[in-house]
Amino acid sequence: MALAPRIFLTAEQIQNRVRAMGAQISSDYPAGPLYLISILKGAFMFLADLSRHIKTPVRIEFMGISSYGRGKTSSGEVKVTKDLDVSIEGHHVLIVEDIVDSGVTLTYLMNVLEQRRPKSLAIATLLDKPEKRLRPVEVSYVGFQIPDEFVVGYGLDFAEDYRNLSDICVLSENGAGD
Ligand code: PRP
Ligand code: 7HP
Repeated sequence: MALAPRIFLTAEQIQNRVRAMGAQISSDYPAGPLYLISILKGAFMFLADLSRHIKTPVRIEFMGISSYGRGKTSSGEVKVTKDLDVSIEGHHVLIVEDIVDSGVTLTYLMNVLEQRRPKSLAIATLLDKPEKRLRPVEVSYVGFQIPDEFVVGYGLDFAEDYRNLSDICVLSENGAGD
């Protein structure tokens, strides 16, 4: 059966929330540089919008970490596909993620980055699916808590599709009652 995206959060709802998150982060980190470490690929759109609402001077860095492959569930096997190009020692670091689901990815990443001795290390995520948590993760900034539904759009994919949608949608089967 064909998969159909159904709007769950509109572009406007997302933009309003991201603006508020940017304001909160600016006030919590009055002095820069604040290192925004974004996880490829899903967080690219959130990072682009969030960073424009942060008034504190930032540095933008990317890491690649993958655990989902082409399916809807985590393989549980976390892989670093791209490491940082710079040292974060002595700097304030904010990890920018699109979604926290099982918590496996962020638990792993926090361990890796803590060993590099940043001045502070915190997490901002656009979406949080607390029902799916397998590992406890302390998240400082959450855009939206969402139920256990597979979502796509605004950077999030299903098998690499749908990342370019401006809205966040639930992926459901056509004719399954929506
Ligand atoms: C997604 C998402 C998070 C991770 C969260 O990445 O971007 O990094 O899963 O899941 P978890 O809390 O269960 O670990 P994915 O591996 O799908 O790669 P992508 O960002 O390239 O889509
Ligand atoms: C990863 C992921 N990617 C896309 N949509 C979701 O709902 C997801 N949860 N974890």
